Amino acid sequence: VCICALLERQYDVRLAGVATEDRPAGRVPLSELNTDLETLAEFGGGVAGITRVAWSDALDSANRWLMHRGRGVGLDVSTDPAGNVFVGRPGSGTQGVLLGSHVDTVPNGGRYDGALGVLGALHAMRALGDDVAKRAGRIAVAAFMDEEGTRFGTDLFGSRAFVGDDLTELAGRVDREGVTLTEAMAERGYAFAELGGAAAVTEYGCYLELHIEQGPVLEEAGADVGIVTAIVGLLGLQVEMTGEANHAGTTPMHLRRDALAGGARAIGELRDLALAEAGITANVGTILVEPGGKNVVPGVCRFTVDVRAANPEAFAQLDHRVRTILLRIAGEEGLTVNVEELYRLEPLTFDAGLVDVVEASAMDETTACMRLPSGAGHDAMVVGRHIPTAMVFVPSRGGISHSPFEYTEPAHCDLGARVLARTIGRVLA
Ligand code: HGY
Ligand code: MN
Ligand code: MN
Repeated sequence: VCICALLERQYDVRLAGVATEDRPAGRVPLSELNTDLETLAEFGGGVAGITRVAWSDALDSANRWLMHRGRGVGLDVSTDPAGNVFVGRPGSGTQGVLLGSHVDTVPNGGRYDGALGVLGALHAMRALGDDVAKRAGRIAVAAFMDEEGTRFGTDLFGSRAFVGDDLTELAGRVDREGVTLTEAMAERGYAFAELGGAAAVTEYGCYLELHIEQGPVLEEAGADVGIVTAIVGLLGLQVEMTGEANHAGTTPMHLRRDALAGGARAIGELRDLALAEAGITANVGTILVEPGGKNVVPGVCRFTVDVRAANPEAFAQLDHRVRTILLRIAGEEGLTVNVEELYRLEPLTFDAGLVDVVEASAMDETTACMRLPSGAGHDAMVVGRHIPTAMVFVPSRGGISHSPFEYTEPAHCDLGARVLARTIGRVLA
């Protein structure tokens, strides 16, 4: 039984229905997109959602299926030393068109985040007329490795390797089981030392990414398509607070050095910081306590902090502001604190000319479109520092994402892919 059927039964929701009669007739034949989204969702699918983290069996199987699918529609497929998958038409020169997104997911994620961008681009490519396709020279859709960074805190890993960033310092990152990134890559036949060979952004003249909005703005505005203008900056930190494990009953309250009490205060204060200022978000999404006994005062508390801001000045101050809070709380609780940066991606404003082209292409399909910034990180924010880049958003029901309840109407998935196809056509005109 497929995951969607199970979830539908369990939660009484419609996660994947494709009402064929809703499909616009006589348009470019994109309806296979929704069938493909359902198929991809089966890799790593379980009752609680879809889990395809970096370098896992589930992601590997999904990538293999994607390559099989690409070959099946007559496209070339390849991988690079970072585990990125490319499906497209080879060509020479430096002005190729790159489309893409990712097929890795967060733990218990949904079926559209990343997947729509990859499969939508695949079908948009197929929908291009032969004359347009020929003009493209090189054209490819990239499924970038480890966009989510779930396992090693290595967010946007594949796209960073693709643009030639030096990732050397990530080699020794460990997952929860103590496996290093280098080991995890080796298990899949990849050598960390060869990552430099993935740098290939100079072969392309522009990058376009289709994605679900992952927020409520389009739905609330009644818009069918979003034209993305900018992406927030993201800062990820790994924090370790250390106190002293001791007996929960015999240690007087005022003598405890409770690491989790420090962590709990930090969670609250970071939340208050973000609540007090529009344009800032703060999230503590993972937490581990040692030694982890109900009658033991926590000696160590490890947690991640993800803070974001769209405004470059606000973003520049975030690191200092977060560390100040952590240090003060640690001092007050008698703890030591160690902070390690996991990722830092500056806010990015997209290429104005390409954003105009996306808007004109969207307007060809619907007047119900609007410009908006993205609060989520995307591979586009990495690639967009090197070549003109823009993004197309389609609505997320209820603004839900990073959840098995993520849902985007089949008609909206198709619409997004059509806007992508039209944009490619205009870029190449
Ligand atoms: O975290 C993000 O914004 C993205 O979904 N990886
Ligand atoms: Mn995501
Ligand atoms: Mn995504």
